[in-house]
Amino acid sequence: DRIPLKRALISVSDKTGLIDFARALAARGVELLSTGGTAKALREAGLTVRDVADATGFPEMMDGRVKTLHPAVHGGLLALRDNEEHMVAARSHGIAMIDLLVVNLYPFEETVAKGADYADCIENIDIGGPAMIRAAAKNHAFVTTIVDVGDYAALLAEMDENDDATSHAFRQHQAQIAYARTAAYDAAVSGWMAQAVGEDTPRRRSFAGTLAQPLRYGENPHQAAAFYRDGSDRPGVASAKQWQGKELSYNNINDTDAAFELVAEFDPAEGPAVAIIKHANPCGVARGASAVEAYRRAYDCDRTSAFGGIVALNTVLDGETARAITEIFTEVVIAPGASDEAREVFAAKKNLRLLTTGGLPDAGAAGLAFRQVAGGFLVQGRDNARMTRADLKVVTRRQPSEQELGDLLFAWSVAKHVKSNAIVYARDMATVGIGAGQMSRIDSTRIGKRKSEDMAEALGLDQALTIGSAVASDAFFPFADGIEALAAAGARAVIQPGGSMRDDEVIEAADRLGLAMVFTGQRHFRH
Ligand code: 93A
Repeated sequence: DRIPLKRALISVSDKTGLIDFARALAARGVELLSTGGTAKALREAGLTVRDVADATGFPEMMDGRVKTLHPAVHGGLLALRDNEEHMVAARSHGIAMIDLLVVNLYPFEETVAKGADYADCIENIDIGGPAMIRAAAKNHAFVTTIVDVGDYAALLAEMDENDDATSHAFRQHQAQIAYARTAAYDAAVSGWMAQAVGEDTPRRRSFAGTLAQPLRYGENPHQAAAFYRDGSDRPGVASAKQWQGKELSYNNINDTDAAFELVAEFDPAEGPAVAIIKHANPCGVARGASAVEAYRRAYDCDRTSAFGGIVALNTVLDGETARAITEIFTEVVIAPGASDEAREVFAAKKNLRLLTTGGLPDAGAAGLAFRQVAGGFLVQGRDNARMTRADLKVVTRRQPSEQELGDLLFAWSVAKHVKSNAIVYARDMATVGIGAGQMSRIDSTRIGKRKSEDMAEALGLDQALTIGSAVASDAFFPFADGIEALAAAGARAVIQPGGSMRDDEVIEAADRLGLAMVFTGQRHFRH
């Protein structure tokens, strides 16, 4: 099953490592055939190379749209060497066999990522390259396909081990990689077009990503993992610049994303906001007159859980905030930017990762969210709903005060990012108690209250922080007991979707206990 490599077709857009690699092939007696730009680069380096145009008898034409789409190329890639008829056909048409195909495609993904216009993106859809890759990979019984610059060394090592031939196992392995590449490439084209035609909906898209980074392990050390980019230009952990610290882990990436998506709910024009995340749930979120104040207030919601957490800011990280963050162990900090002073402060903390994104994602933007199930995966639009004062319906006798309204909307925005059942107590634009991920809503109300009491005790306060708070519930209260628990915690105002069969009882309880309550008519499950 060893096939010696006598002739190679090389057609690459990314010419990294090309010359050394081609020289190594030539030294092993491989004849080189190339398309225009690749052939030019090889010749300039003093290598002998034959033009594809010479083999096809056709010049490259139509701005290069047609250069390798010819039977002289595809016959040479697809012919079965052990099939007499195939060999007779090849001989009678003067088609020479191609044993090695080396292609990397027009940089479509990079062209989209840099914000090129429609025509430019279209021109960067490679047609001839994928056609050759798919042909060569199909014929891996005889042909070796290389689509990744990173595999040049592996091919040379394989040839050295096999007297300038390749084994079937190697060719099959590379063929699989080749199809993964063309599948991801077409998915990138389809995803880009879906956005261009306004059809980026769960029901009409193909899904694939480009491998961004293999990860050391997954959620646990015994799970293999990798990070894929989907080609969208949403500012966030996938596109962020990492200034320092070791490589992000699977859990870091997941938590950093949760942190940054949450803080993006808060318009920087209305002042700084900070979120601290643990295990994808916030353990403190606050606004403040300054970033450092917002950080300290977020930290004071749950200092115990904040240890080893992920911090996200909606504004540029300044030196003072950076110093405050370094007072405890923090895994990752993500922000739209960081001042020179902040970077200097962090430089002394080698393990702290600092990521900057250049901007904030749009919390109201459309997009897709995925969830795997056995045998398939679920796709839905991302939860991009936003609530304004005008959307709220007051259902109690007491109207919420201005201050309470502000806190209610703040708590509601946080609750959207807390695992259900979510209960968020907030006061003066800071969370003071968060109950997350419980199977019963009443448990979340109790946990939020208890955490707040623990914090008040740690801070040496004589009063629970939930006294006078505004509370958000991500879904409706099925019974009046939830409202009674909130009132017992000292809460004064409640925001919730409404819509329970027992809304009357729930509203009656709020009235009886002197609470102000508003309905949003919209829920924020997050499971
Ligand atoms: O425009 S194409 O789709 N038409 C073709 O026939 C064709 N053949 C190879 N693009 C084509 N290619 C691509 O050209 C290769 O995939 C590679 O990315 C690029 C190399 O061109 P050059 O050698 O001129 O730099």
